[in-house]
Amino acid sequence: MTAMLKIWLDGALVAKDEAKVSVYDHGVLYGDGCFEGIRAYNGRVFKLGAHLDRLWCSAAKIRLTPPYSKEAIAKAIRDTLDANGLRNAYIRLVFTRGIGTLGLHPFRCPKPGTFVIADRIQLYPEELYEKGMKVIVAQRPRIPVACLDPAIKSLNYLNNILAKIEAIDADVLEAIMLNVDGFVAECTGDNVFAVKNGEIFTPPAEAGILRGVTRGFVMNELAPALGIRVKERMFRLPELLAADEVFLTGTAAEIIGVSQVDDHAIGSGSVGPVTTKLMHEFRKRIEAGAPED
Ligand code: PXG
Repeated sequence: MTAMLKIWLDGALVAKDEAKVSVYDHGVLYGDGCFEGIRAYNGRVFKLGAHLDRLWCSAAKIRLTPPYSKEAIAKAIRDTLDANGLRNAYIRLVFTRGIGTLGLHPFRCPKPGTFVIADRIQLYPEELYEKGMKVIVAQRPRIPVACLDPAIKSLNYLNNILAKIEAIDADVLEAIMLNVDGFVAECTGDNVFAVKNGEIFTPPAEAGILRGVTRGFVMNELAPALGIRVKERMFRLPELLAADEVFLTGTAAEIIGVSQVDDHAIGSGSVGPVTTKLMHEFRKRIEAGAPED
């Protein structure tokens, strides 16, 4: 028997069975809140600074004032890892709107709820990193920026979950989501990149995406180190299908090649050379000590 997991909840470490949120919390009643999915490698919290910045942006966009400083949250994350003896983990950091009345009014909730879970991570099967992954294109479009900006990593993930159900029904692990105008946006929990003639392109914020931390790492650090250009631009499905390579990025996935989209093989139908180089560069950086900035 392993010891019961400890959860950091509103300032204290409590046993998993005791870590509960009220049924009056607007996070539960309305999906009113925001979160981050973060990863620790060998005791280092990958891009912790970028994750905290994004969480603070999400909170500001829903007018939620974080109840702790970034420094206090960073300490809470390290304390949670230590308390559970975890050096490699998936970290879920959540702000809920907090306990309020049954009405929508967010400002009648006096104090946001905060919790940190550190647990083992659910990864894609190893063989998919070698062979590439099959994905589908979801029928359901990504929610438009004007309705609920996907740049807000909110507790309301039903748009993604409904597309994920399409993937599950098709017996694949991810779905590419288009925006309502038919441009490629992102996947349910990963960003999308395409490679054509040695150049990488990926949808910009205006397409309606979460600006992934892994996406930022690829664009700003890994690709430049390999001397590969990355361009943010709008593109439609035919251009994605005609790409030499397609790959996805995300905290859980890291970088994973796509071999097939619906019934179309991408490139040679295996993981291409640019994707492979980026995957190796990613590994190299993590093994040298995951960057925390
Ligand atoms: N788009 C969406 C909609 C996401 O939810 C990403 C892109 C990739 O962003 P990052 O910052 O991770 O590179 C995400 C992130 C899970 C899980 O448990 C999902 C995410 C991250 C970690 C775990 O399915 N989504």
